[in-house]
Amino acid sequence: MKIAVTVAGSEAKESAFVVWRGFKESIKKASECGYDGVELALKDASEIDEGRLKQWLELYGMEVSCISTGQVFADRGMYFTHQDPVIHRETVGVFAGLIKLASVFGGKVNIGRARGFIPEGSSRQMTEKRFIETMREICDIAGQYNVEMILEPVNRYEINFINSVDEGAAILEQVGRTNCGLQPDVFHMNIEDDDIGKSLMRNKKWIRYVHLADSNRYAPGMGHIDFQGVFDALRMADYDGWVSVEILPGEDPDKMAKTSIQYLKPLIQQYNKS
Ligand code: LER
Ligand code: MN
Repeated sequence: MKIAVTVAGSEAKESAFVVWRGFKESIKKASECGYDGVELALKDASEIDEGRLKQWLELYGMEVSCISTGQVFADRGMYFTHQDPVIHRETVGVFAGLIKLASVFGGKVNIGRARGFIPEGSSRQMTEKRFIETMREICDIAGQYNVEMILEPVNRYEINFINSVDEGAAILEQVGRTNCGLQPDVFHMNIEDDDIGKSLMRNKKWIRYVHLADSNRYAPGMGHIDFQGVFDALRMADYDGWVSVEILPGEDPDKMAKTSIQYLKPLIQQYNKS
């Protein structure tokens, strides 16, 4: 198991949910703290200069864990179930760009709120249909680049569609593609799932990546999520991928990032020995 921290470009809005902004500086700081990698929160592939990113990763001995896409939704208003055909096509294009980038960096692209939502007056069935069709198209593009699409269940206060890990698994069964999976976020699971550990174990075949934050969305250890229980469940689910710290930066992002890794490192070391 390896540990990453979420970072974005210097211009990213608050809705980006990252600890640090500015790629080079974030990679340097993450490396100094002891993280193995960075999760890049992007709104477009053009934010990244591939040559320079490679240089910075090499310089600081870091990897990219995945590319996340919350800003495609929050900043650009683009999502899979968009009813405007032009914006829908543009959304597929933005994801195709991020998929190409992920084929060089990380191999995984997240689908958070960019999955879309059930508009007022519309039916769940219609939204599901649009989502499944778009997901199939995007997974097929990702397949050409050997990239996996990872769907993140997000709590009901942020979106009204695909909230729990069970719901995520059920819809991926319908999508019927092999290069997709789930990205459980324990902050959302604490709100939506019956029991974080049991849900992770029950849905183990889908888990490809995990977001970590405590119940108040601050550093693990600052709230009431039982992280030992989370790691025990991941072990029982035979999970051996990335965990990524996606927390609110608070007043002092450096301190928040350090507090997170100081709390999680012993759990990860113990995990990697077991
Ligand atoms: C993103 O990873 C997330 O957890 C959401 O709350 C926002 O997109
Ligand atoms: Mn998340």
